[in-house]
Amino acid sequence: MRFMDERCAPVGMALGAVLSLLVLSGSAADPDMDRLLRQSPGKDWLTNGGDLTNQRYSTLKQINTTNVQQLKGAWMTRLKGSGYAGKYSFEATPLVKDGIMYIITGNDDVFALNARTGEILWEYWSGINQKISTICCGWDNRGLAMGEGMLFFGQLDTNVVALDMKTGKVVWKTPIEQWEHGYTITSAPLYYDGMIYSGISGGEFGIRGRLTALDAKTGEIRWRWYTLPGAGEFGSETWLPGTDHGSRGGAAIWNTPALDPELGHVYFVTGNCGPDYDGASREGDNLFCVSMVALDYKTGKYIWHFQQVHHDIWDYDAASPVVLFDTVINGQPRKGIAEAGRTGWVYILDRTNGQPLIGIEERPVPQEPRQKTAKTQPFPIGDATVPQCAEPLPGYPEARCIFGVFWETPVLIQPSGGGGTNWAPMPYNPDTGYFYVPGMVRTSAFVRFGDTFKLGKRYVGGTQAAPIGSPMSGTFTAIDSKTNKIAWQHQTPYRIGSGGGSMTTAGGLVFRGEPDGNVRALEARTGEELWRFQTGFGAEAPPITYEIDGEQYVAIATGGNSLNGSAHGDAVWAFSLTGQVQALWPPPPPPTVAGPTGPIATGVDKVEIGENNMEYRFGPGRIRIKAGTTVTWTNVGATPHTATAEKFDWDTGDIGPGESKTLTFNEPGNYYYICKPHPWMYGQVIVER
Ligand SMILES: [Cu+2]
Repeated sequence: MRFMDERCAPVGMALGAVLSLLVLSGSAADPDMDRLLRQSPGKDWLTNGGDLTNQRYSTLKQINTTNVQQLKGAWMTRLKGSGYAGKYSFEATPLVKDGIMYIITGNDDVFALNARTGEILWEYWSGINQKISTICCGWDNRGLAMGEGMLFFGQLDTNVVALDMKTGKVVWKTPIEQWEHGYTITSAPLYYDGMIYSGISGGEFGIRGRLTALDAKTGEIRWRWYTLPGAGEFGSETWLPGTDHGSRGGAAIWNTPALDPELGHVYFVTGNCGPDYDGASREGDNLFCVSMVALDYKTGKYIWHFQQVHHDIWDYDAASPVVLFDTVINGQPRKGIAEAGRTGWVYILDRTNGQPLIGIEERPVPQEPRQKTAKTQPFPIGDATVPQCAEPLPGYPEARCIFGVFWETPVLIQPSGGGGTNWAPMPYNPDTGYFYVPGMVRTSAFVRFGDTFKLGKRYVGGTQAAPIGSPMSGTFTAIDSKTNKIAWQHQTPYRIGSGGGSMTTAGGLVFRGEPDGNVRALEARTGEELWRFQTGFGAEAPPITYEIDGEQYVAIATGGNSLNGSAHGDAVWAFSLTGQVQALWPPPPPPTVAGPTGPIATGVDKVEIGENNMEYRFGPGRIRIKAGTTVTWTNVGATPHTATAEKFDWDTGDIGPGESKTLTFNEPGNYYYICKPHPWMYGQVIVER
């Protein structure tokens, strides 16, 4: 009998080899990676959203509700100053495979680290043009994708790049657009089944949004799906005929798609219409702005869409990544998809067909005929995570609620363009059934003005700024996926939901980075805080978790956020139960009130923009001068800025890098100003007799 066994064995092996060859030929390029991406992450964290669902839910539970209090720093690594300066945000999700961590900074530089020690193994310095002038909201890269032994990412200069994972050497580089024409890439791509899916940003520069699918092996573009339909195509009837808005109406893709291999769909959401605040010339619903979209993941063929905001004039991007989840509703198993909007609602749909899963009602909304406002807007059944009405403020005649209208006089509206939920992801925990939704509480004064399209220039048709002295804060909310109602909610002193993030685990925990430098662990079911650790830099990125040799780690990029004003840095932290690294001193906290900060410089008539490597800052922010003084603003930064009165009654106009503009102040008074393209920048001129 033994003889028979020995004879049979080689035959069986040969048959097995033939079978696996049959499976491989004409099939997946990296079947192991595809298989891992189809399940919740455990030992490794292989794609931006954890897996193809973007749930950011890890099955690891060594660190859990009973021991998380013992979590300490395992290591902290500084990334050699990459992405440290004031123009950068550090929002990337690290990836980990086989004990090596890969991280990308706001300068598109990539580092490979020993995930156990933090030691740098190799570096890729992007060398991107430091004069890119079409970056709307800070220099940023939200992360990498991985497959076939390569790392993939999009750069601000619109190159999609593949690096060899072992060496960090470039394998291929494909420009999918030109930054000079208003395009940039900030989102992490998705890898699956031999393809790379990349979004593109530029909704403030009159672009034509699209999802681009590239061949992972060669970088060749396989297909594009435009978020703005061409003349005669489905959806083109939602734009005014005979205009070219369909080719420059925005609808950027800010986020990493999700993918359902069984249904064969790739899913993503789109950003605001352009020009952002001027709806006058683009009558209609304006598809596919601010929409959730499903495409055939192989061919890019349209499957379904759901528009969250019709004829957007509020900069209400859908910017947070979509999340896929399976649920049971009324006893029926359902395939869900959800996304946290800038409106403050979570939109929950059936991902097979794009129909609301819990209910979304079209309701009449206020009208402004000059803005060609939509007659109705979708109102999800359930709770919003942030207030949806602005509080009155002195100096502003009108304070309105969501979908409130405005024209050429500033009107206060909440939520404003920052959200609700902006770019930050929304994790989903299948054990609790909760979505964890970061939110921003911030009111803007909206105003419309006319704008002319010029290739590669800002094209927004108005502006919005948080009024000087107005409060800014945040919320962090567990939303029950079965009801879209609040299970628990934290009020946070600082804005979150812009670029920060969170992650959830089978250990019953939610980990959340904070702009004040803390990383916190919360009880996933109750929200109770169980642990916190001060990293020393703004912790405004999504944490991840991974395991090496049986030990679980939690890691997060800490480098601050240029929009939130949190402390800049270039660090990656990892934590474990056996860690020995102590916390750092708290950095300066981010502002909680809108307006210029810092001491008043008396007798100073020169203001530098982008001074001291702080791109989005006037320096000094506050000056005191005598009536009749001429003030000079000089742009020493990297992008065009302005000094524009808060109420828009004076304006320097564009000040390019290296340029200066002057204004003379004859009348005594208190003059607050902002930067028109970056209305989160504030300055003050006090004029005395
Ligand atoms: Cu500016």
